[in-house]
Amino acid sequence: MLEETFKKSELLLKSNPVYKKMPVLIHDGKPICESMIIVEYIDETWTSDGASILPSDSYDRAIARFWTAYIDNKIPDAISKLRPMVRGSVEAEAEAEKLVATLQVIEKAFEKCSKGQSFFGGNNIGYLDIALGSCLAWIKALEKMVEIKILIKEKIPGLVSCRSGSVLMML
Ligand SMILES: N[C@@H](CCC(=O)N[C@@H](CS)C(=O)NCC(=O)O)C(=O)O
Repeated sequence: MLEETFKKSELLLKSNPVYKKMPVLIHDGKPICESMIIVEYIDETWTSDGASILPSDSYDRAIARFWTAYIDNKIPDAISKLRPMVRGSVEAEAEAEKLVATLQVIEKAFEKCSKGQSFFGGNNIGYLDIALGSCLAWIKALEKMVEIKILIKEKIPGLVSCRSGSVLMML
């Protein structure tokens, strides 16, 4: 069902009474909230061959969840802060710098987790690619809105060239 951000339906309020936010997946009449929890639920529920988008190793899985929580905590807030700022203003430039610094932290994690391959998940899109890729699409839009370049190849070469962003932006 299509929801309007600031005119929330009764169904949304009833389905996510805690945060009152989208998205909510309703499966068999039961609501599941929070994007990355929904992604994990889909991965666990509709598995045909037992393959998962999460790493098979429990340590790697914990690391993927750690970085996903980091992305979730940092990026949406940074985007919300920057979005209403005056295009190209000093304040916006300073906020954009902070976002680049956050992305540089993620860049280091990418270098480790991807083990030299195109995705965080190695050769295939994984859980972390979905978390990051969906944010990269928002950041691309943000760059246009505030007229400040954020995804700078010299500063975050791995993230700029990683395939999670480009693949997810095509979806
Ligand atoms: N951590 C949540 C964030 C959800 C979120 O911020 N949703 C936005 C739409 S993308 C929303 O519902 N905004 C309305 C509001 O903040 O009241 C998730 O990943 O699902």
